[in-house]
Amino acid sequence: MNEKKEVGEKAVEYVKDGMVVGLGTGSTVFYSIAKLGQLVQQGLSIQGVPTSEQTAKLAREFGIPLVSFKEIEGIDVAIDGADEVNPDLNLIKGGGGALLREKIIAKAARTFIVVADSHKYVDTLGAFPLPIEVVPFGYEMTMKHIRELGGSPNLRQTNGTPYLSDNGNYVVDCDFIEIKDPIALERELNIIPGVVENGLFVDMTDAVITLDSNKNLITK
Ligand code: ABF
Repeated sequence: MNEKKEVGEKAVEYVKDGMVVGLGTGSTVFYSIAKLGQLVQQGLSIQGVPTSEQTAKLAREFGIPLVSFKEIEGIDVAIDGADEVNPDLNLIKGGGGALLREKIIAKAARTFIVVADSHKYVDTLGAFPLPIEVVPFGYEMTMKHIRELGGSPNLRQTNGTPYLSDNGNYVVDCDFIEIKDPIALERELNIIPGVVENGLFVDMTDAVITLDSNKNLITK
């Protein structure tokens, strides 16, 4: 059984004809996008807003029409994955590097649906290093300030070259071990000059589609 496919496809039930849909990034929401593509071929009329260049390309391949923020008033429903989900449905996101656009789109959405296989559940956030998008200028100082908040930041790199987000920024993966107060940490990180956004998504999730211990699809 492919858990990601099950939860990804289930989320599409939230999408109705005529909606503007935020399209997340990652291997779970891939199945939502593929399913939406099928439904579009069968006559469903939607407009997609992608959270990354990678998702924009995928959506085009599946024949989903895309729109920009200029052309819309808001987003009806956004579907996206997560790296960790806690019992309050707060999230760590950004393992795929798309956290800034993901957060802009989640915030713009009237309904934000998370698709998460059963491995994403944790009691306390933080075992997954928190992705933080930072501007390249002075990033060494920005990392120093992040360290002062108790984290161990590592600059994300590919073959010795800093990873660049779709926005031209760096991403720092920061080990906090246990994030006991995600609300406070989200705020404290974002007031550091040089931090563009962090991957804590607090009080944003309307529902999580996942599987229980018997591998039945459930919505939390
Ligand atoms: C995106 O995809 C990210 O925020 C997150 O890093 C990832 C989720 O993982 P998966 O590929 O397992 O769906 O939503």
